Amino acid sequence: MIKLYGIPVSNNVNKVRYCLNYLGLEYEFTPTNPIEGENHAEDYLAICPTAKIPAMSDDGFNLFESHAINRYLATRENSSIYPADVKQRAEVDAWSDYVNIHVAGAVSRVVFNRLLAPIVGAEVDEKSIEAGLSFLDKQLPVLDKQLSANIYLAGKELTLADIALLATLDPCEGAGIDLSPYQNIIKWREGLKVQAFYQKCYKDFTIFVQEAMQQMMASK
Ligand SMILES: N[C@@H](CCC(=O)N[C@@H](CS)C(=O)NCC(=O)O)C(=O)O
Repeated sequence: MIKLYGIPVSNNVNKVRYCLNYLGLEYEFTPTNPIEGENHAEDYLAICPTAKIPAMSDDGFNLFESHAINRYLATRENSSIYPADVKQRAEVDAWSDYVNIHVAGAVSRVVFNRLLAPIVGAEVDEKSIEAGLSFLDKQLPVLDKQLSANIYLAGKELTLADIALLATLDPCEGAGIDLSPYQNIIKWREGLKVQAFYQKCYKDFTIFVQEAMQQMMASK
C-alpha cells in the first residue's frame, strides 16, 4: 500500500494527491504537520531526510520531492502522463521544471507572507511579496502563451506538467494573486478543476488555512 505523508494545505502534497487520483491508485494519507514539527521526528526523517512534505512510501520504498514522486508513480503505472517517448518525456520535464523552479517559488513567497506567516507567527515580509508578484508578472505570460497554442502545457495530452501547475496555482485566489490577465491559463484551469482527480481532494485554500489556524488555537 502506498503511504503519503503531509498535510492537505500544502500544494506540493496536493500535487501528489492529484497524481495518485489520476492514476487511480489507493493510498493511505498519513498526516505529518510541519507546523507541529512532525517533519523532524526521527521516524519521519528515516523516510524523508530533507524533513519536507510530501514524502511517500511504497511497500518500504521511500521517496521525497513531489516531482520525483509523481514521476515514479506515473512510470510505475506506465501512464502517458509521463510519456515513454524520450523527447515527449523531456518536454514534460522541461515544463515541470519551469513550473517548479520559476513559478512555484514566486507563488510560495506570496502565499507564505499573506496566508501562512500569521499562523506560524512569522513577520510579514512585504518586499518578498512584491518580488514574488513581479516575478510572476514575467512567468505567467509565458505559460499563458504556451496554453494559447496548446491544449495542455506539453501538447495535446494532459501530463505531469499540468498536474504540477494546477497544484501550484491552487492558492492564488486565497493569496490575492490575480490570474485574470491570463485567460488561457484560466480556461485550461477550469477544464481541469471539474475533473474527478481534482474534485476528489480539492478544497478552497483559504478554508484549509482557516482550519489550520483553528487547529493551532485549539492545541495551545
Ligand atoms: N521541492 C519540494 C518542496 C517541499 C516543501 O517545501 N514543502 C513544504 C510545505 S509545501 C515544507 O515541507 N515545509 C516545511 C519545512 O520546510 O519545514 C517538493 O516539491 O516536494
